Amino acid sequence: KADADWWRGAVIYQVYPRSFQDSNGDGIGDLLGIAQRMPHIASLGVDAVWISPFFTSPMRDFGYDVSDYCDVDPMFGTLADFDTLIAQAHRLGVKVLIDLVLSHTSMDHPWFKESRSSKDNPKANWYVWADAKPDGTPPNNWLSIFGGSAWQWDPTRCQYYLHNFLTEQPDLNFHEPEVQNALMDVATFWLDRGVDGFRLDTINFYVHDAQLRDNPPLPEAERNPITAPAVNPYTWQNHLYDKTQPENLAFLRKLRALMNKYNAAAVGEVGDDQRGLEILGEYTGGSDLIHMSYAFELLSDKMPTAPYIAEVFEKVEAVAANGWACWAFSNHDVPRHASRWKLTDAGERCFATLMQCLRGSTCLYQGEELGLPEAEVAFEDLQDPYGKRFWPAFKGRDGCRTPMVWEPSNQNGGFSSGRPWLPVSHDHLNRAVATQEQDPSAILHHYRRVIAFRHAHEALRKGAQSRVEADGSIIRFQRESAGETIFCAFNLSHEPAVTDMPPGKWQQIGIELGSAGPAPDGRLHLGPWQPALMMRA
Ligand code: TEU
Ligand code: CA
Repeated sequence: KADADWWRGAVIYQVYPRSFQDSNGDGIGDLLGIAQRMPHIASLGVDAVWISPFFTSPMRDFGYDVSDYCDVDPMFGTLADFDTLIAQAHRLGVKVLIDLVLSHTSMDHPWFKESRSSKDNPKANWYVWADAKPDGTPPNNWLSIFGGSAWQWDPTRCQYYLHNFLTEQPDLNFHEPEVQNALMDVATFWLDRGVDGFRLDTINFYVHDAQLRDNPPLPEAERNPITAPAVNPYTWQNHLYDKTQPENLAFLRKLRALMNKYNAAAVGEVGDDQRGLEILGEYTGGSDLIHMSYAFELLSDKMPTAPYIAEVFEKVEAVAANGWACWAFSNHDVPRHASRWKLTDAGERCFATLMQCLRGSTCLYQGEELGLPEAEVAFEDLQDPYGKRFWPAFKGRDGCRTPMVWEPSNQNGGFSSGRPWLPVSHDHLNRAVATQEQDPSAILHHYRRVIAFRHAHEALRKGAQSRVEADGSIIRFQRESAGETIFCAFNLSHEPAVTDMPPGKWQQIGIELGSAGPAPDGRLHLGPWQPALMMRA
């Protein structure tokens, strides 16, 4: 019998298709390449793979700008290749989540072409159109995440259209029932094709404020110095009206009801500077809503310290106790965490173990299991439009999107026989999969052990979590299921630290992960970046 709850506590591996494996030598990763490398993914012991967009697209945002939701871009292969990929994944016990970008389409999508052609065509209301103010300026002060006004003038309709990201990514109008129906058809198409669920891009942007009210200005101190030119008092506004509208929930409920028929699950990306965890609670709190919310709290620029993590979970308890988070340290949008947090090898291992002990599901980004640092990408090689726009203050997202390294010696790390779309990082070659496979002390094996550890303990996967406490540099908590109670402590520091054992009788576990045991004084003396893992006896 299929397990409808498989997503709870699952470990998800994110693949960025352009950069995983090229199977035909054009320098761009593709679906057959992913199918070919599926044994590596399965060998990690993960439950599912999330594949970033591979749909038909002009690739202005590398696939997050879709021009046909129900086909594969020729660059990535064909629908038949996708069937091969799914069959291979399922044969190896890996579920497949695809990345649906429903909030916006590409401006090349036939829906948008029709919508912009006149004010009275059948799809006239499928996007968010609004007249200019009397002085010709945009309808309100909303800003695009990728810089500038969120409104673009269209000379054909003589109106502005809304775009929360690039101007080439017009925002769909979720107040139009036909739009919602069309998107439900897209979800059904892929569920019928055998996918196990979705990563839903920017779900808190689906429904906009129908009255198009101005966002309130932010105090200077809270403005983003990169995307916010100092002259504009509304920059990096607190997004009161351009996203997270209550009508979102009705759509998410429809999507959930559909997914239930297939035992499918979804992780929704909620990017919100102010209300991320509240939204996590709102969107994932009920059995009729979305399953998991992709949390940004551990994707922070600064390394999460013990007090910070305690604070995050205190907030989860307060606003999202019934919600279900999906935690990630790295993805295709942020610098790899090994570099972002300046971690040593021991630090990386410690965070990897910590992540798999936390309540929630977890996401690993391709190459994370190799301990890859952020790649340096020269300006001449830059591909990300977001990076090109803000260089050098913000260098864009290419440094985490360079190709996977499979072989140390092969051309381009075994990624491609052609010229890769982004250069393979030389610093990555000595961390190639094949090299680490040969070395029992390599971090790749640590990731496998950590994931196996999570899977061996129901309490870690699905159990309740006690208060998360910081004791100096040590973060500590307990996980509990019907059958077992596990105590976890992690020293997030280069210095040794000491903490007390919790009351009761405990047995040391996780020795293979470097877990410490109690010292003769009955306390836990943790080395730098050392965990202590105990099972209640
Ligand atoms: O990202 C949404 C999101 O929150 C981003 O704005 C993120 O903060 C940004 O990339 C800065 O790091 C999703 C996708 O993950 C991203 O790749 C797309 O570009 C974006 O949506 C638009 O579809
Ligand atoms: Ca290719």
